[in-house]
Amino acid sequence: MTPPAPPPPSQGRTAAPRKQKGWRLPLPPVRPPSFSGRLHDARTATSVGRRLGAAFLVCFATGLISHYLQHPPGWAAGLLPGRPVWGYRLSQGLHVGSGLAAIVLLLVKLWAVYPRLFAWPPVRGVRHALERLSVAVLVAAAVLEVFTGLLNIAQWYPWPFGFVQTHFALAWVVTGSLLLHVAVKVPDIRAHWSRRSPGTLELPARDGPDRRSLMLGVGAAVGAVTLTTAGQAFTPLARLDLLAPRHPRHGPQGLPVNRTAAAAGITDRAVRDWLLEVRGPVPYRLTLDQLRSMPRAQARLPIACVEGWSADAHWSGVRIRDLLERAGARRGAGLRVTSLEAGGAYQVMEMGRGYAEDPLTLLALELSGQVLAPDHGYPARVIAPNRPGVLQTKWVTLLEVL
Ligand SMILES: Nc1nc2c(c(=O)[nH]1)N[C@H]1C(S)=C(S)[C@@H](COP(=O)(O)O)O[C@H]1N2
Ligand SMILES: [Mo]
Repeated sequence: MTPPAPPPPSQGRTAAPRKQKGWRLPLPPVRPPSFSGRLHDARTATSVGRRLGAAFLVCFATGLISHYLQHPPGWAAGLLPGRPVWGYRLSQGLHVGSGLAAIVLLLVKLWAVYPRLFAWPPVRGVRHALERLSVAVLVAAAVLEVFTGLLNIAQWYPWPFGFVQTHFALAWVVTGSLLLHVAVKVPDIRAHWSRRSPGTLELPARDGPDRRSLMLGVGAAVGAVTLTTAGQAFTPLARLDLLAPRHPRHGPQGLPVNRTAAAAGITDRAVRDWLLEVRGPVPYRLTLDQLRSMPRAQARLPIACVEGWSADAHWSGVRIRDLLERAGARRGAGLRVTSLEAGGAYQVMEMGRGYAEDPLTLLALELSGQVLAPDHGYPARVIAPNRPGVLQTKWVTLLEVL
């Protein structure tokens, strides 16, 4: 008789013989790949993971800022701050910047941990099953979140669901499952957080140079992505702005345009017959010449698009608060603004009293010393401090005191 064949080599799994019980764990249906690389370990996962966690945290916080500036709960609508005027510009620049960095970090993190997909047995109990399930939710939500964000920057929406609602809801799923993941992994994270952590000695010292190279590569990739996109908002880097869809100075009057007058269906005729209607206790209408003859104010304010591009510009126009006062508005009134653009998400916009009373909030008639270009909202558009670009309504035709 030939002696029994030796058991197949296990991939680091100590298969304790359970002869006495009379059964053995079945082998995986497909032989799992073997990972000889030394970078798929907990230390690499922690190194990359803590950077990814930081990027997600910045993304989540700035995403909340953007969301609540656009959709404040009723009680907060009048309290939103108009200062600093560049606040939203900074916060949304960080949102898109950290989101782009997170894409690189997420890919590396998934590469570092993917051997665990082949762990055998796939589940070792209820706790383990729940843990794997939570990781599956985290990975799926995180991948979808950064993917939808990336395509939104390019204004490409190849899906049937609404981007904003989905991106917002997924942000909570990612954050919740990330907190759970971190809580479950606290022991690993503590053991591998720094080189002086207690777990360090368990890992072979020879891995150090490999991990350093990997982290250098990650840093270089994040740096390259950031340097070639940050210029869309951070104008000193505008010359390096190679990968972002927008350049902060490319467009009519040196300012980018998301939706042109043609795309918004603004006809010559609608513009020719244009009147500004102001509804309030004392309603009135103004022709363009009458509006132009009102006292003017100037403001240097950025357009800061939710998609991450932003640019400062010099605006001249009539203060919204002067127009509201003339309509007999009481102090503390809010405002509804309607565009000539028929339908769509941008036709109607509301602003709380904080913005409506702000001396920098203008119904702008000029940009950089010239009459507004059609694509920038001719004859008149809203420009207000520290507000998302989506709320800077173009082709304004109606103001209503609320
Ligand atoms: N009526 C209307 N207003 C609008 C838009 C629009 O599509 N329609 N786009 C908004 C968005 S998303 C941005 S970022 C700014 C851009 O202003 P700009 O095209 O003058 O740079 O206008 C905002 N105002
Ligand atoms: Mo925008």
